[in-house]
Amino acid sequence: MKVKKLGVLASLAVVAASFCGAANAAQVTWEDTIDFGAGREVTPWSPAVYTHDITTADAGGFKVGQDTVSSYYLTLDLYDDNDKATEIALFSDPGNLVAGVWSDLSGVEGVKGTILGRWLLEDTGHLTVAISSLLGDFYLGSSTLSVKGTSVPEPATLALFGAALLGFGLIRRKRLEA
Ligand SMILES: [Ca+2]
Ligand SMILES: [Ca+2]
Repeated sequence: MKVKKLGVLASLAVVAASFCGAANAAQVTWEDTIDFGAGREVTPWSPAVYTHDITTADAGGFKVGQDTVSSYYLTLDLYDDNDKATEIALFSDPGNLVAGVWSDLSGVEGVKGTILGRWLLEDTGHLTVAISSLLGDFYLGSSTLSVKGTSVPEPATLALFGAALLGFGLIRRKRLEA
């Protein structure tokens, strides 16, 4: 009888732990900003190719093989060197060579992510993009990658939680028996 009750308590703890696991798979936003300082010059002969990394502590510590990516967005700060010539900037994302084309660089430039980019981010925590010039020269000041997805707690945390629940159950049982 005692063994059977313990068994029920243990399965309750497992059920509670998995329930909490599902509840804890929270919506998270990871963000990585690359600051190019005085600005990276982009000309038709020198595109800017760079990689965002969301696995760093600063970005929020994306965990490859555990966290999932649902969408991402890139915000760029492109600006002209005011030589009054025409500029055409091209943004390339994995899976989309013409993800963004801008001829007026006075505002904020932003692009939505691609499906391939999403997979790459989920698989590696990294995203490599390119900004090139179709016409004229301009500067890249900064690039911010914002990634939305879900993060699940570590299995070790879940196991600990389950053990804690089981422990509480046992303590309660002992109190009831005393
Ligand atoms: Ca701009
Ligand atoms: Ca220019």
